[in-house]
Amino acid sequence: MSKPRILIARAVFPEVVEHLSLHFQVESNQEDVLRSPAELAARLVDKDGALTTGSERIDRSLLAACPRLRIVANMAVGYNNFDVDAMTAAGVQGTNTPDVLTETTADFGFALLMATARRVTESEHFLRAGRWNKWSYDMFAGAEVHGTRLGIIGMGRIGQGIARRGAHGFGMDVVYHNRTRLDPALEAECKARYVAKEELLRTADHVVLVLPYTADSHHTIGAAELAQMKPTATLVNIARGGIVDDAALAQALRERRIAAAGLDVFEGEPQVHPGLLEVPNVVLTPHIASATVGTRLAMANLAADNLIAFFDGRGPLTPVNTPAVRTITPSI
Ligand code: 8YV
Repeated sequence: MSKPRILIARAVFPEVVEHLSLHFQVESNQEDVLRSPAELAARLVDKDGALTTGSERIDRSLLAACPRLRIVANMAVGYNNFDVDAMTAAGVQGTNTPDVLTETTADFGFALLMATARRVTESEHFLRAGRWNKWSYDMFAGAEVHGTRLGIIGMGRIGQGIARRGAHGFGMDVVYHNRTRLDPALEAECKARYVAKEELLRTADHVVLVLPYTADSHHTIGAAELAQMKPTATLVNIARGGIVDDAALAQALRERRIAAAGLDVFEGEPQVHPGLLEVPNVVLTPHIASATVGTRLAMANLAADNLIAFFDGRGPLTPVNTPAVRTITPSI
């Protein structure tokens, strides 16, 4: 029997391509060419499976154009690039990469919080521009981190990791808001207290967003929520673009209605709202929260293992849906 055909949609570690080639007929994209939805569909038309990143949209029209496709393994924990209902209806399995990136991403959330509160990049730009000619008592005086109140919106695995770092490492008073409350044992371990979103926004010194992007979480933070925050507060988004209204945030930062923001994700990325590029009180990074070599390799390997397990008949390791079996259209 011939090996199933898969597409690796974007460049990945060469060893992952080699490993997958033992199991599949692989079309890779090591040149990392960005493809339009129509070009992606054209590549997937004769494929049984795909390894994607958050940049490839798997929706109804792509699924209709690719009748052989049975599984899409996302190299990301978030999967808002999947139309899960459409995939389930079409009988296409989706998988993601939870757990392997939790601690690394929580580390980065904390790094961004620290850089934002303590004005790390702003002061570095000042120094590199040759503007440091004397020390002064209030130069780049930022916000305290230790002992302050940390508010986390979205208390999944990564949110819990950030809570632990804040509570145990920095003596912070951690409050959180989530669709569902954690069980008391987990709350105690994270030293985190559940509060309403409004109380969190009104009282936290630092607000970190770690919730998944869905229609319900679109613009969780907009002008009204920014107005509820303390003028001294910082806001960190390591979740997804679209959770924050970037235009409203740029305006709030410009008018100093909050002190500063740290953003790893953006509406319409890799485009960044021009208003955010103009203000000094924001730390901007290009969606790198999970970017350590070890973690990205673990994510790629988990995505690959999902494909292998699925076609071996063992079932996917980390499924995001439970579709009925897709009837494969005969070879084209
Ligand atoms: C990915 C992420 O690197 O896992 C996620 O959800 O946001 C990042 O870790 C990115 O989405 C590329 O797939």
